[in-house]
Amino acid sequence: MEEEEKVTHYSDSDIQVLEGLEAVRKRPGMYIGSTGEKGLHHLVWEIVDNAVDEALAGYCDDIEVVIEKNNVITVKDDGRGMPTGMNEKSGLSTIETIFTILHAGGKFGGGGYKVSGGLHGVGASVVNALSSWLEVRVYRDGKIYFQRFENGGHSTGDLKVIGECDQDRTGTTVTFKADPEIFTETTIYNYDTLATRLRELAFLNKGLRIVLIDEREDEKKDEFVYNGGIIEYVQMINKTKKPIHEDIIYVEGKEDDILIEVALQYNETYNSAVYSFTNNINTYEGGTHEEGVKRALSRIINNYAKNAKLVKDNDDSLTGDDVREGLTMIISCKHPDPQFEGQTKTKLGNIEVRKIADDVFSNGFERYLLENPEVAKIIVDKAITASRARVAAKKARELTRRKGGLEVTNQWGKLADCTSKDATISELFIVEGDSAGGSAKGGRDPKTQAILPLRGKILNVEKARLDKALNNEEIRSMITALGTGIGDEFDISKLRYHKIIIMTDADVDGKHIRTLLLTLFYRFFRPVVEGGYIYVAQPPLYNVKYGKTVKYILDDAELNAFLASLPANVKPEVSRNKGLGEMDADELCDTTMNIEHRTLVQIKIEDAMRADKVFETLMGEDVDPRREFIEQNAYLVQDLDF
Ligand code: 1YM
Repeated sequence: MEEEEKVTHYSDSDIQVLEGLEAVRKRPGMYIGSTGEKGLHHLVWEIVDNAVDEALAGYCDDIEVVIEKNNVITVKDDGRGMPTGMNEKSGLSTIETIFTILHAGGKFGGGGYKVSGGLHGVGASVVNALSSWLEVRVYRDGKIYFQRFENGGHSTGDLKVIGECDQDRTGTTVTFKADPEIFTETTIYNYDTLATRLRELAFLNKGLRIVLIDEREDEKKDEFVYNGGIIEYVQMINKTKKPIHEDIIYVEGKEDDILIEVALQYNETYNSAVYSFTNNINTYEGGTHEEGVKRALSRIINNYAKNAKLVKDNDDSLTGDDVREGLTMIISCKHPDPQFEGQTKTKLGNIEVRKIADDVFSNGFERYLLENPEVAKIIVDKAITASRARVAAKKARELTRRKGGLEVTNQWGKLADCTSKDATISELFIVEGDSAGGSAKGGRDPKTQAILPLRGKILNVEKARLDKALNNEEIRSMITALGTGIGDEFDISKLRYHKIIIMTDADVDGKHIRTLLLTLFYRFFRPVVEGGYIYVAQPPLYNVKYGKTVKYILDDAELNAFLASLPANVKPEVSRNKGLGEMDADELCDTTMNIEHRTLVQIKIEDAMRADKVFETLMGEDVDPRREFIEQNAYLVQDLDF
């Protein structure tokens, strides 16, 4: 009876509002991906995206993001200000509609480029639903409008005018506090996470000024504004590399309202770093804009090389990989109606874009090559060298294969294979040193666990091409074991183990070997890394003996907790494990290999751009940044498993 009475106080629109926002609070993951740290930051992106949309529409050139004390976020822009009128359909003000009705944003402002891919664009109402409180201020027509919401989106009153401002001051300010009942893991924002993405947004929208201010304990401030846009982005990426020509080549063009921008520069490395975006969203999985530009790059370089007689008429064409060796390239597409596909909705699907991207880029790039023959020659020469190395690698591979080096055979003494042929349950332990290899062979489950002991130092592939890598015995035995092949022949479906577990000591040497292995996987077997098949074993750092019991302990934190938990009269003997080689087969099996007891860390590469930088820092020419980095985080780790 009471309930019924309560309901009658709400109007139809109120009920619709509360049901909508309640759905968001019930299943926040569906709207922002997770309620962990990533989801928390997602709230900021939702509001920032609205401000960036206003910038894309051409009305805003200043955005400010403030992390206030208590982790309250304020996002401010100098755009037109959200519309302050009424919305007929909802019966509410437009502002209240935007903040309380799910997916309202998209129904309004038509045209223009919207930041809307994957989870983005679900809007201000989701942020409101997941906030303890939220306030919006709009500066428009000489007035300051205000509305406040509490407890997950309940307005505390209608939109009202709370003051006056200069007639020419316009803009929108949104302030909110993430609800700790929803974000139970953390409500603390990470400055670097915010800075990295805001910097990226500034690169992708030339001239847009974005300021980030941290008002918590250590006050910080950054201002991102790049009048050169993605040209400056390429410049930043290549800062730690050695470019082989001075200009950053830039091409832009628009067809059918689809804007394509490309900036590129070649450097001395053998890797390619091609990053593409659509409406400011990183299209990790590529798509039609990337395909169009890559296709054009190959065609134009091949045509130019032939016409300029830099290659002979009957020479083989330079392949896509050849022309992308040492290439740093940013592709940015702005599309009024982007279709995102792929596993993570980060692949651009619009088919018309392939030709437009190709047309725009090939026209501009071809003209550049014709006008700058010295640069053109440098680029063509680089591709020719890459193509020779590719042919050499192929020969090396064939030679090794003829000797039986790339086939899995029993003669290949080092690999102790497992008997199972089912990759999904098979594990390959890559173990440092023969003695640890021996223990591992003794302690494994031979059905599902294969052991590959490594003897020598692994070649640093950051500084070597594939042909050289193939001369390295350790690398050859790895290729053999994985079964995927390498280079043009690589085929992930042939991977023989779905867990590849790097098992090295916890000392500096062990970390170094692990990093060399990760670099190798990242450069030559990237899909194996991206597929989440690589793990790092965590051998225990301590043994604690008390009475007849031995307890293996992973790290200092666990040790302290464990010692504190022991009763006062127990005298524990703590010893530090020196290396894997010192454990016998049973110990190694028990602590590090046995599925029941072990701890594995899965290596995930979420952000190729960051990974690239990490490996380059670790493995490139410069020594100083490397030393520092290894101590801090020798690998990119995301979550613990088992
Ligand atoms: C700090 C967050 O949301 N700015 C913002 C939002 C809008 C506008 C301007 C805007 C858009 C349009 C017309 C239009 C939004 N308006 C709407 C809606 N900053 C922030 N700045 N006038 C103003 O798109 O036509 C949704 S967002 F729906 F009302 F148009």
